[in-house]
Amino acid sequence: MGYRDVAKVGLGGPVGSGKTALVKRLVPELVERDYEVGVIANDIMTQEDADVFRESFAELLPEDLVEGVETGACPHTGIREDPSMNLAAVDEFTERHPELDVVLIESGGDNLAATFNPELADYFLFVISVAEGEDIPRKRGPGVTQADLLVVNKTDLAPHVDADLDVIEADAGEVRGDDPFVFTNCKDAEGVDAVLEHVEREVLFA
Ligand SMILES: Nc1nc2c(ncn2[C@@H]2O[C@H](COP(=O)(O)OP(=O)(O)O)[C@@H](O)[C@H]2O)c(=O)[nH]1
Ligand SMILES: [Mg+2]
Repeated sequence: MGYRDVAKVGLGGPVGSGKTALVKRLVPELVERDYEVGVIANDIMTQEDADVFRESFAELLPEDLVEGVETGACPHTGIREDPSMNLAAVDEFTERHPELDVVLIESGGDNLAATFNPELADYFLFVISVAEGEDIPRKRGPGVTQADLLVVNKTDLAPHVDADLDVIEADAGEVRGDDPFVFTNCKDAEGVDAVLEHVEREVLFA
């Protein structure tokens, strides 16, 4: 029993990169594939993202499988140094729903250095946006280099911010080595299938 039986997938990345948007795309697809899903949103002082999820998933998930964790001033603390609040939320989920398959855990959003404690996340997606600049992969933040999957989101905005996707692709390939990365456009659900494929293969063993 307990949280060790359930797959825990962390989503980190800078504020505004599209973590919430990606979770909103992933949950319906996972539910469609018959997985039982829980969602945790880490927010600095509010329940803002958790409220977004409660509303978005009102028809999809039981109310008690959406939780907000208020992290205080240092959002990375709750996902890295002291993940106890998040782990307690996962434990409550599994006590109420023993058949739970996977919990998506969105970080409060920080900087390029925020990574997940391996105790909290079995699999860690790092979400960046092309709108933050085409040189982000080149900066080699720990999230970019250490994540199990790097997600480069907002490809639709590339032409508007003079970001060259070919440059980003080459840099990401170089920085990531053999580790995977995918391009997404969460606005139009592009690339979400590729993210799901990785998650299913690596942590749901489908
Ligand atoms: N154009 C575009 N906007 C996006 C995309 N993904 C997210 N957004 C928007 O970017 C803003 C921040 O996204 P959000 O998911 O809240 O970022 P978070 O802080 O990482 O959770 C929101 O207004 C989203 O609607 C995308 O792929 N393309
Ligand atoms: Mg968010």
